Amino acid sequence: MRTQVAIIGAGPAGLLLGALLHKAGIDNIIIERQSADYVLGRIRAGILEQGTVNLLHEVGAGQRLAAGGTPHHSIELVFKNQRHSVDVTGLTGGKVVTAYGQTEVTRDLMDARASSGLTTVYEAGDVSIHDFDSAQPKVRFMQDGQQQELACDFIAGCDGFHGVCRASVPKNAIHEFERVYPFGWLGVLADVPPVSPHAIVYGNHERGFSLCSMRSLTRSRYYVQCPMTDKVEQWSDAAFWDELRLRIDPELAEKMVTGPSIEKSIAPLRSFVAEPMRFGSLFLAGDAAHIVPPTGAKGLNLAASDVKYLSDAFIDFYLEKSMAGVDGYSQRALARVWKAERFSWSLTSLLHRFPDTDGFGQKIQEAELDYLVHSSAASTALAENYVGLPL
Ligand code: RFL
Ligand code: PHB
Repeated sequence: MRTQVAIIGAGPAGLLLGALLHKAGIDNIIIERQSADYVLGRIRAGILEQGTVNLLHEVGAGQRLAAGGTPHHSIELVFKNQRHSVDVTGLTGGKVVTAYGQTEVTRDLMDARASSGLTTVYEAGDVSIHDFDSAQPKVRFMQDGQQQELACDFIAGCDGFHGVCRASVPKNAIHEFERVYPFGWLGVLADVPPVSPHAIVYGNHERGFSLCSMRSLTRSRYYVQCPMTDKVEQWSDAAFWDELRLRIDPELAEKMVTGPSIEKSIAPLRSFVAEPMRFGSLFLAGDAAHIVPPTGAKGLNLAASDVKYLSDAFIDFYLEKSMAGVDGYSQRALARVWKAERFSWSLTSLLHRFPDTDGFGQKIQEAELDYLVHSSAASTALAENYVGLPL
């Protein structure tokens, strides 16, 4: 088997890269460890920046998003039991974010890929990458009990945080930066109308962080901060709703419609960056290279901006016969990554209760939040980062 770009991983990064390359006439094959249904079953992100929405339209995967995505013009911050609106659209000259589930993004990209007749190998076993310090890299994997080898010009490591690509780079060639937060997010998905259909609501409370988000006008996604030692089984639906109500303002709590959860899980929070993002013929993109805590809703959007830069680099190489894009990829991507890391870290620090957040710490957070919602300079900075820095 041979292709121009071998893509490892069929998450949003791999699928979008495949679509961008196909549009430019560049051959690619995706190798994915899991089944398509497994990939579609992972409930994750929900908020898309305009740049991500534009890329989905560019590759012809935007029809369902245009019909079913919900644009948000503001976010709301709850502290001291009061809700404050930040007019994101007004502060950014008209920009919006769009609520549309990662599962739907993945489904749309998978459907577009299938209708273009492009190859994705699902349930590939023992995936390994070879010779990426040369111009003839290879990917080996098991398919239906047979060993396969895929020869290519480049390997795109889009295989997430626990993937094989970053792990295959010699330790002395990579520098990792990491911060692990001492809490997680307990998330619930439920078929109830969102309590706030026009804005994402982020809450700072003495009992911990809370978040009210949505997937559609009939499906809500809610989160509360919890200790990482908690087990999902400990949290009944009733206990979750009671806790969430305590952490938001009374008017919202009163309005909240509750119902049985259709998914419930606990996610750890981490900041992580691996530098550089290129090793010879191997390029990392998305969660394979970096993780942000979900507080800023940046993970999926960073995966999208990485693969936009990476597709530009490969287009330069194949169509312009230039190495400039390939050589500049890591630096270009990392400049945007670190700004999103900073934003996600700062919002996480501002909104969560840490083990050492005492009365003083809580008061400082509340003072900063108060400043944020009453200073147009501060709320403009928040809004500009929330809608996504320019590509
Ligand atoms: P993914 O989605 O992890 O996909 C990687 C794919 O690679 C496959 N794979 C392998 N394939 C072959 N061989 C191997 N050895 C392999 N190892 C792994 C995996 O099976 C998988 O299919 O990474 P990608 O594409 O980089 O996408 C990143 C996003 O998924 C992630 O950043 C977001 O979900 C983060 N995130 C959010 N991002 C946003 O932009 N907005 C949000 O609102 C948002 N909310 C969230 C989030 C993440 C969360 N969790 C659970 C961590 C909310 C939560 C709770
Ligand atoms: C979500 O809808 O899952 C979501 C929204 C905003 C975030 C994180 C997750 O910051």
